[in-house]
Amino acid sequence: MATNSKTLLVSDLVSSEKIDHVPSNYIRPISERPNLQDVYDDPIPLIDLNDLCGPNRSHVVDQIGLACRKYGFFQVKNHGVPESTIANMMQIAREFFKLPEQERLKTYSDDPKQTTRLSTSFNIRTEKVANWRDFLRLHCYPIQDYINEWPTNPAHFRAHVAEYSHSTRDLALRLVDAISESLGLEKDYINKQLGKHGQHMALNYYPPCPQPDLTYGLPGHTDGNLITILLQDEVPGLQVMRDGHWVAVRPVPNTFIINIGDQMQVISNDKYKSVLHRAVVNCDRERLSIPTFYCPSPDAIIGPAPKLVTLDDPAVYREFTYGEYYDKFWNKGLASVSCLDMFMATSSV
Ligand SMILES: O=C(O)CCC(=O)C(=O)O
Repeated sequence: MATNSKTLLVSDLVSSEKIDHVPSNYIRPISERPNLQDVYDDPIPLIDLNDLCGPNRSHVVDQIGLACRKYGFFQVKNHGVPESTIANMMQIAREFFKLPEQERLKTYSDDPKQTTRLSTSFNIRTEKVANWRDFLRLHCYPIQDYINEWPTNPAHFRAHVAEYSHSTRDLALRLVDAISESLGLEKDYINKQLGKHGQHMALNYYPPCPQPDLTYGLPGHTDGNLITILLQDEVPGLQVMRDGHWVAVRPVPNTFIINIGDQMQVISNDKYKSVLHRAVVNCDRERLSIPTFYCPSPDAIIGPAPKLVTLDDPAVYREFTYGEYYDKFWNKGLASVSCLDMFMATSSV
């Protein structure tokens, strides 16, 4: 990547210099800019998970199925993750990004294979234009394999993040069961396809940006995992593609945004869509978002569920291991073209 900054992280670029313009390595070509005036405001479905364990379960499962089919995105309330767990997670993330540069850089790496790393943009090894984002990426499951790599500063970082990842894993499992049922599969079908399971998390920090119309926090992309559980602070920035338009997703306190990832699109044989989304930045306020990426383990074999493959609906994708997919996902970069194109049943790639 062309870089002309003295700092590794965009947050340190912003805090070390009084910048009033975006450095050239962050500027998108005109045709790729966010066009912030042309964004719709249309809420995504909000689903109450309270009834998921009661007599109305099938109604909630239907709502989830409809949202996955139509939008690929929905919000959930009464999700079972305690408010205090969410507040502690947000607070510790905020504190982490306020640590002195030297302290934060202890975990810095531009190698996507590192399981704990602070980095910037998306993949600076492969991309030509940088994104206005720093992120701390953590692997979280099985937790005992990774927790000893996590930062110990701020104090309580490991305790708060561990509690949050336990709670979001529990939510992910309930959602995966419901999504499996909504496809007409056994409740535990998808769960069983994931091998030992995996869970990653990103703490995304987007500093204020002097020219938000020239760059992105993250450009349009789909998620390579199974489902994502996104926590965002009160600053808007997430936008989702719907019917060819970008739609802003306004933050709603104590809800999570759930989206279908590429692996779910494959297992559902294209019944459910992994939808393009992006993060835009603004001039005035920093923004934090914390996606939990629930995923198969690297050796899990992923392919369309046989029950969803018929003569009329042949398999859209070939079988592959999640590890193979994951490598391609990071190397390809965040282009609007999905990595799934490389895994089509009839692909010669
Ligand atoms: O910041 C957001 O709202 C979106 C984050 C995201 O899409 C990602 O980390 O992949």
